[in-house]
Amino acid sequence: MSEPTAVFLAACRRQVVPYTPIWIMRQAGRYLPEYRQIRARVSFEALTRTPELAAEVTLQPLRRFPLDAAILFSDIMTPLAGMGVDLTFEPGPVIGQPIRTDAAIDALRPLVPHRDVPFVLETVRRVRAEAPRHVPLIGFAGGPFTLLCYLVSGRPSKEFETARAFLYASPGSAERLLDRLADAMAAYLGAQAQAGAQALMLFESWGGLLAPPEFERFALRGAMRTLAALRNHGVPLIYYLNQGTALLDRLANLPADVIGVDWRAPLGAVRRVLGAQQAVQGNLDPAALFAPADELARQAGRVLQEAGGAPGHIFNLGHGIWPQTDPDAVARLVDIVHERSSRGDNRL
Ligand code: 1CP
Repeated sequence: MSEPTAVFLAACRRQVVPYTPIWIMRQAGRYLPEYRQIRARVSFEALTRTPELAAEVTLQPLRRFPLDAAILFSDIMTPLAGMGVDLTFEPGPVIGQPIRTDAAIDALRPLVPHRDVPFVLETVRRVRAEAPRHVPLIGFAGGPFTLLCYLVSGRPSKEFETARAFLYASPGSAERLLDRLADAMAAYLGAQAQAGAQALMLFESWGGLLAPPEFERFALRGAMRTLAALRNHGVPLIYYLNQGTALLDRLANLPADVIGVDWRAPLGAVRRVLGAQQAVQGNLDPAALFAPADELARQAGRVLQEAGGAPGHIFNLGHGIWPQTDPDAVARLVDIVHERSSRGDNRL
């Protein structure tokens, strides 16, 4: 007999599920004392490059909470070191020599995953061997535009002025860099699927900084190129767009099964713009985890209600969980979502 499909994977495919699955962006990390304990003795880079530790940290939130998916512990910037980028984390990514010329772009090596990031693939294999069978593993990469933001600006930034100026000053160079990144991320995600990742997610965290025409040219085109190359792996593809409310109508032709969104637009409105062909993921404000228990329950209920009764909703935060969050609030949230959605409170 074949295994029943995990609830998370069924929801990605817009199948009817017994309850709404939930996982949390950045669910492994600094809000967990057991993560901080490991980080007290190893750097973030060492953690991501040591499969035994990266697998352990991936599994930590699953031991505390009945989450419906695991996400590989790594960073969107990690594979770029394998392409020759001088990368450190302080704690956000910092690029020693920002990439701003054609010479620097051409010096980037194409990514050969088994040669350049073997530790990521080994982490995937380890997590698959150790995670509960009903909890699928999500592999991930950064969207080409989000990666460009860090590569050109050189460090985290609110508005990524240097990167956005580069798009207008040197659009041809930007496209050249984006094409390379799109191909590298397709190879990277394909290798994660081959190693055992059961869903693949592209994080376009800074796509919402762009106006619609520039979003299409400098973010969507690259994401399309990456995702189109992954269709034949047979795993659900998730595209996360932060602050993209004004851009959602551009995503209709994106070959993604699931669109992840931030909290700024209610999911009902998001679903109306996207149509019935794509599942949605989100979208509680990470700040809501600081509300008293009854208010958190009300807020989570509102997200479920907005998502409605139609199949194809995966509960998540609208962006990564904050390091100051109380793990008990996460436990409460996971229970609320499972309990309310299994009672069908959100059904029409
Ligand atoms: O321990 C530490 O001090 C390092 C902090 C840290 C962690 C825990 C960084 C540096 N990255 C990570 C892990 C990480 N990054 C995961 C782990 C898996 C999980 O979710 O449990 C994931 C999925 C990411 C992805 C990531 N990194 C994104 C996309 C998602 C998002 O939040 O928008 C982005 C934009 C980054 C860049 C990055 N890396 C690290 C930091 C602190 C940042 C953000 C910098 C900024 O604000 O611009």
